[in-house]
Amino acid sequence: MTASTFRNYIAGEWVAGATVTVNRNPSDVSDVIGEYAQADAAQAGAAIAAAKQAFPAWATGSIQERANILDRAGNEILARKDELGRLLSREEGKTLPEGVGEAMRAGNIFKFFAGEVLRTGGEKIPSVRPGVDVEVTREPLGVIGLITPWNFPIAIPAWKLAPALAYGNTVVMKPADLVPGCAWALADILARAGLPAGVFNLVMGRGSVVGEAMVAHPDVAGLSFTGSVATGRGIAAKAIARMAKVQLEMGGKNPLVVLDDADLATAVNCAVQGAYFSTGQRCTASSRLIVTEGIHDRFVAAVKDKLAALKVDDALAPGTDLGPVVDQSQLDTDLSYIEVGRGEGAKLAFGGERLGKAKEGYYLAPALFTEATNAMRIAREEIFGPVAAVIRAKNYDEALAIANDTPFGLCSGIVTNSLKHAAHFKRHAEAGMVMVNLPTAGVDYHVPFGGRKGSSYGPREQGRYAAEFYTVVKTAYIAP
Ligand code: UN1
Repeated sequence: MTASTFRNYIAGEWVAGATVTVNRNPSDVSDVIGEYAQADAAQAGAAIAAAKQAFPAWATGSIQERANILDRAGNEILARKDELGRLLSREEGKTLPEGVGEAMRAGNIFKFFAGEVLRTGGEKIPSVRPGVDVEVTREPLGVIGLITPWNFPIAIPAWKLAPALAYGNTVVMKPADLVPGCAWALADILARAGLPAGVFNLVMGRGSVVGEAMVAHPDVAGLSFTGSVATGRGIAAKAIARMAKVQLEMGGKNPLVVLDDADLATAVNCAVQGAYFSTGQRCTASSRLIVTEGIHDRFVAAVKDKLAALKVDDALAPGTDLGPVVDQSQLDTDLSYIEVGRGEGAKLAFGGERLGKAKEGYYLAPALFTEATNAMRIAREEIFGPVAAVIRAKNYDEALAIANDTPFGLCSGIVTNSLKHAAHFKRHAEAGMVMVNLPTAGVDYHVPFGGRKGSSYGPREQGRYAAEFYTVVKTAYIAP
């Protein structure tokens, strides 16, 4: 192991893992960001034990201290947004402005929950029995296991960690194997922000080893996971079997409905931003563009023009609009779905080919299918790449029906100037989030986030609603 190896953080100490993994830049595979520790199951167990030991004092300690620590962490993230954004873009491949924006989001999330620490009260309710008082309060759960994805390497760790700590839990966090750099930077910031030893533990390593150990361990009271549907289902089955609390954010196959009366520029902007930015690697990405007949051809032509003008290149290079796909395996998935779409009879109207650049990376031209149907696999399965399919609809009613005909339900968007259709869609879209004249991807950090059907399971994340998962309610009856 070399001196540049980034270690795990357990019980307030930086500790070497059982092995290491090499973190590479997807824009330039010869660029090594560093070697990062990989824990084994025993090390995951040590982190859980440390979190368990730290819990009682943290849960009942000074809320001023808790607020101060979260605020300090938020301030440092914001002060270092350019550097952290660069690290993020270098390890994940979203563009530098996107990386910096995400770092700011993470900093703001810590600042928001620093405030929430001081605002978490309860209710006092009169009892039906004279002379008795009832109090309803929230208490922390205990040790929380966080399993975070590669596509938001700093914002998603922040939006799980900040509420977990704010409400008095202790944490073991396992970041995605592909992006340990931002999680390590976050751990380093928290370690210096004054957290007592064991309150926060970073355990980098494989999902099948560290993740499994967290899911199975009886001392982990709650698990919050963002990632694939298959992994999420497996986690839920095991967590529920031992009656642990579980929160899952999984896939999307988000529709963007474009009606005849839409402003064309808004529609094109929503489609291109929602489907392709961050290389389409967002669970909120619009992958189904459901377009009514009267605007269909103009919309397709304008989207193609816009895609032709996008610069796909090194995520860190100035002027890049789309960075690379995150790794070879995701690139293979994207390319295989492009073949599937062709085989199913959709027309590849733009892009879809691997691009050669000065540096070796996983570059893919954004792909637009037209003449797709909602029954095709490219319209039903989450691809998680810069690939979208245009589906024709006769009218608003048919567009809504197609939008809702999906196993997922994260975010549904509509572009229209009709108040009537916008209001109807807002009410009848079967999704956790609805966007009117806005891209489906790109959400605020202080309001609830989550979906319905196959997209999510358990309470919402973010904002004050995060308390639903990270606390447990107690009802106390008091007689004098
Ligand atoms: C956003 O679109 O701003 O993994 C956030 C994801 C989501 C976050 C999307 N949990 O893509």
